[in-house]
Amino acid sequence: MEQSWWKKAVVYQIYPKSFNDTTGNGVGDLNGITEKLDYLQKLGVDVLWLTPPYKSPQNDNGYDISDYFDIHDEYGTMKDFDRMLEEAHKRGLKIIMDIVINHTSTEHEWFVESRKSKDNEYRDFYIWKDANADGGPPTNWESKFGGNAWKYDDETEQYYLHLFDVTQADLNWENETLRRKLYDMMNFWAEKGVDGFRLDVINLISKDQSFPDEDGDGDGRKFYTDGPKVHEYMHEMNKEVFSKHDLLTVGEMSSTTIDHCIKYSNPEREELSMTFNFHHLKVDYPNGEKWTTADFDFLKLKDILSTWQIGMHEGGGWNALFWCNHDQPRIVSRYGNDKEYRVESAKMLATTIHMMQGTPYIYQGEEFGMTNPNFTSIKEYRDVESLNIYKYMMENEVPKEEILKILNQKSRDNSRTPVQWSSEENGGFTTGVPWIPLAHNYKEINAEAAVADEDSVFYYYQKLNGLRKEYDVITDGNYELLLEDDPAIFAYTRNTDEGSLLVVNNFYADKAVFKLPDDVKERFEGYPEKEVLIQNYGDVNGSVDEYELRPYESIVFYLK
Ligand code: TEU
Repeated sequence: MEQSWWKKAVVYQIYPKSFNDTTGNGVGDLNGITEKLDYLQKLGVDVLWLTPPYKSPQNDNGYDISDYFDIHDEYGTMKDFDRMLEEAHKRGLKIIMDIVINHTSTEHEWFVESRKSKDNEYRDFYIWKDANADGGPPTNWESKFGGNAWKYDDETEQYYLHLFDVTQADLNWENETLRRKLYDMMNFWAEKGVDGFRLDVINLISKDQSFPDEDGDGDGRKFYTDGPKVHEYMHEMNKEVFSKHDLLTVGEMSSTTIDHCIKYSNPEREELSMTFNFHHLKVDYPNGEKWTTADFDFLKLKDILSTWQIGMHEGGGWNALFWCNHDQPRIVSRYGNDKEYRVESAKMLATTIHMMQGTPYIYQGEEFGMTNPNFTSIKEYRDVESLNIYKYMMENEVPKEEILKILNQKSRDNSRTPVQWSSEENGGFTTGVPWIPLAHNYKEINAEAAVADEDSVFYYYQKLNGLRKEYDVITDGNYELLLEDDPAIFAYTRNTDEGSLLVVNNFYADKAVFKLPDDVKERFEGYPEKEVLIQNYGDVNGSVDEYELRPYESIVFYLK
């Protein structure tokens, strides 16, 4: 069977609001993306993922959609979208759209109608329930943005469910008429020529219809995560939309499992192409608690990434590989060293996931090592999640300095500062006042400087993007973790009958000596040729059998 095109593709995620502003209103726009297509083509990516550009009140920066068929005013017009799509396709760049269909904005016409009366024709598009026996919310489920997940509506004296912000009302996927309207909307975008979809929290759409209370200390997620009909809905969506076009479809799977992700992404099941999971980005959440300052657990990180590599390979699933996105802090500040080893550690982190099995995703600015902004005041923060947690912690008398330290490490704003294009004012992002402040290091860390420096992180990503197309072992090989208990080295092999990769990464600033385990050494002796595929230092400091790793050193050997 011919291999799907997206198995050798690399995806670049664009958060339009912070990408490039061409009007001077301080907000990025679609024409700003069109202006940077040559840069993205030079980087060697294949697909651009746009986070929601649709009409939205922007309470959650576009993940609260009020009209799926039109473009948010600040981002431009549908004409601008069509031109961007055409110019991208001219350069061989595909576009995938972020589709948010677990919920809509409460300003969406469906919700405006739904809340008017209990017998309105749109009432059942959302999840409305009476108060519980005590007159309170129907269940004790918690919103992921803090507080209870139900909002009382005086108009019809019922509560509606919102797993996220109170202005993001959950859709009732049990309603077939609603599902068909959503498929029609997706076919509208597919028929426009987009090349796929990223499906926002798509594994939350099927709720346990008995709506039970959480009886433990959980937040209710077990009653709607990978829910009872979720695979039925995915298969139906595949039949009604995906099967009619050659699309890349990737599901964002919150708190999911390998077994479900095999089901979502094994092609025999005709659901999705691939899945995002987040377990590797919670190893700095002690006891699962995000809102703390904590070092990451390196051994747990190796274990989780390896378990998913092996499990999905064996199950015929396909991973979306990533460190960064618009919800996560910048990885070079989180698991790397954004001070004296920013370049080395950014390259090492990139190698770690780009040599794995799956489709890699690069988040805007990651390609030249952008860092967290280290804001010093709550006034610089914009994200509803950050502002809610700040308010909650202040109400619980957590010292302001402590809250700011936590936000510095964990907030989603970390990845939402404007792309630093040059050392000009506002990093060349806007001639106006940016909607959110830039990181202060934009004069030194910017795309222009990176493109002018042949040893920059930019050209390292460019090389990684090319290797995937050249070496089948990267897409097809099995995965084997080496030295699993080593406290600093993340080493693994990828293997096919034709050849093997040996990937060796030092995750820390101390030197570390890598020694190839005897059983692997024996196997590798059968390969006469050994070449260095990519490395982040200028010279080779050892051999396949034994290698002295310098701070954050990464090296990949190809053996055949
Ligand atoms: O994210 C869902 C999600 O799981 C994260 O938002 C996470 O719950 C949050 O960061 C708390 O740690 C998707 C989008 O990527 C996100 O930007 C939206 O805010 C969210 O869904 C609601 O649409």
